[in-house]
Amino acid sequence: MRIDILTLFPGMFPPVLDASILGRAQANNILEVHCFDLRDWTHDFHRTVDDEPYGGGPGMVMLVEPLANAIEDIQARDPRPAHTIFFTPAGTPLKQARAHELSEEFERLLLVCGHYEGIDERAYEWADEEISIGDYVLTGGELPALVLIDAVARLLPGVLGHEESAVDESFVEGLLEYPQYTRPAEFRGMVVPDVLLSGHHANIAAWRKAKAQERTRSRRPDLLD
Ligand code: 4F9
Repeated sequence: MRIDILTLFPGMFPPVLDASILGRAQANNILEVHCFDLRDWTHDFHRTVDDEPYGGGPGMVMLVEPLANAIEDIQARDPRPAHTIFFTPAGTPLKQARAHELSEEFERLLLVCGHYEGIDERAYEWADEEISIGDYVLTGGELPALVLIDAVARLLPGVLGHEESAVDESFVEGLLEYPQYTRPAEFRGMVVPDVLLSGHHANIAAWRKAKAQERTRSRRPDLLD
């Protein structure tokens, strides 16, 4: 998958994307990331990307012209059409199911990271989809873009090893993960549940399922609806 990122802060991406599993995915040519600086599509001395809102009010609004020109130029850099995603608190909340769909349906994504108080509404004409990663306000769309890349890229075939990919199964069932333990069997008086030390695989599976259900019911009842 090719992912293009349009941002005012291209330096935020490589430190995260070059580490760990996503770094390995890029080295293995499963994931290809290109970052673009929106200021490269400005023409004035100050490389202006925002202006005051029509109608007044606090904050600045991102200009439609550099956004539209940048998106069209970036689109043309590869013959594959990019599915263009804008990040905004007003977008559709991101869910695991959508991450799966994005990883399967598109060979190329273009992620547009807004800043300031918002984006000129006319720029959304260039969006195929608007996504929120949660009900809180951030300083910009960069962290949401990184969250989406992580959630989508780990689902691409070959990105996770067999050991790592098993971790996905529990969430796919729509429940929270059951509690996990590793050595030592006792730490400062806190013990690992006996059943996990029993070697009885059917009992262990039943215990984990019950714990996952119990935890989901108490912490995230919305997931059971
Ligand atoms: C985007 C917050 C997506 C949550 C973008 C300020 C944002 C956001 N999900 N906040 N700019």
